[in-house]
Amino acid sequence: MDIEQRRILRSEIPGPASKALHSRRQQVVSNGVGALLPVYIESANGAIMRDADGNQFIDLGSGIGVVTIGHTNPGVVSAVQKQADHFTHTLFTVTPYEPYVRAAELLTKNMKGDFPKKAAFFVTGAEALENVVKIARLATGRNEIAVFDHAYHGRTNLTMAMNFKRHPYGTNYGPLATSVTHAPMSYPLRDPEGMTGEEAALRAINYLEKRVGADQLACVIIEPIQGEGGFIIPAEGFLATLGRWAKENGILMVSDEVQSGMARTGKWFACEYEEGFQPDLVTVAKGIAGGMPVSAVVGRADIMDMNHPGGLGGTFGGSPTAVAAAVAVMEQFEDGPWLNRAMEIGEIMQEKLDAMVSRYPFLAEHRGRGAMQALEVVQPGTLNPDAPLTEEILKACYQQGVIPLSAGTYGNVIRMLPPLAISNALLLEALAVLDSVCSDVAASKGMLSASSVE
Ligand code: PLZ
Repeated sequence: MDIEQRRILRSEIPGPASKALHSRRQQVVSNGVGALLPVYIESANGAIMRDADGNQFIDLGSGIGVVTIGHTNPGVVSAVQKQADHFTHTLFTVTPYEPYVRAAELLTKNMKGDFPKKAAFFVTGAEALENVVKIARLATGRNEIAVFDHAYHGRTNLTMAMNFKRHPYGTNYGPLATSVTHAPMSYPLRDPEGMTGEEAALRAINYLEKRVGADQLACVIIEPIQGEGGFIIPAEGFLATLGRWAKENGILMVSDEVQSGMARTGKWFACEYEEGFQPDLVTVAKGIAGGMPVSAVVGRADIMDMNHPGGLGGTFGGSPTAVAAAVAVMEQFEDGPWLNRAMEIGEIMQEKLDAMVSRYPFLAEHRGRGAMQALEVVQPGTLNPDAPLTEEILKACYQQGVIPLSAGTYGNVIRMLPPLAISNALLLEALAVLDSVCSDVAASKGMLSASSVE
């Protein structure tokens, strides 16, 4: 589907057609399913989504990092169409098919690490996390797992317990799974000034050794850049120090790359940024298949093969159309410009966000890698999170046809994960809208200093 790569505002947001659809939805869809921006999308291409009223939005979220190479990428669309034409389901564990194998070849080949690797496919990110815990427990014969403050890992029973935010994910949905411990994360903006990555890692290690015991832990699971937590990047040395300690203690190191992986940061996996860090196992989902639902665990073959036949599976795990899409995406990562493009997008964004941080006193910092960038919103002169202001900024952007997302434990992070198919012109336009919204907000609250008005 070709859509002119242009922002168009034809109605109020949401417009009458979206409002009518939303009232139908409210009759039949559970209130538990959120609705951040109830504009109903009819078609999408590249970095543009068109709604039922003909409005065209610049997408700075990619459906939370899913359509990384753009909406309706032609290679993905045709791979899915071709596969659907051949067959849509057999069940890989009954009568297998080639695209599953090809997807595993591409994934294992592109995970860093000087050892043989194997993969297994599932459907959702949470399911990949569930399975990586099964695998780690079986491989080590231990029960306990460590995760981090501000982490997010999913909405199943086990992953609800792995999320840092009990609310809203786990509220009244208990009893939640046990044997899950949150360790202090390295959060450079909020850690004591000057704290190094090694020091932050020792803080986490000390905590885990006292609270759980290293010999009890099956695995340590960490997002190398925390997604829902607000794109928190641990200080350099944090991951490597943790990884060394895990290795010395027979604990498996898992990098949850569901949000940060698959070219989003300019590398296949964000953990590659940390020198000397080598996860044993990696979880991926979201961006691996351009919007088709598939996830995976990939990692050390010796560990993956400890599982008994029949121990891993699921009806729709590595479904034919989904793995066909994953192959189309990963072949484009290998042959196409996407990893470089993520870096270029990162450079453009960082320059603009840098200027905004110096201009608006409520922006504490911008952070991110490649096409995964965020701003943290605070009360000026403090580190107190300002969630209402964050929401105000996001809502104003939506009214102007630009869709960044919120994030952060305190709801005070503006996160951006644009499709890598976005043009420079559209990206700059979207950032200009965000800038002008911040400027309006600052002016209306009397927060612009004389120097920032110039
Ligand atoms: N691990 C690092 O970011 C999903 C959640 C959206 P699923 N994050 C988006 C929502 O509100 O439900 C995520 C993640 C990391 C695991 C997951 C879980 O992936 O595909 O949503 O199950």
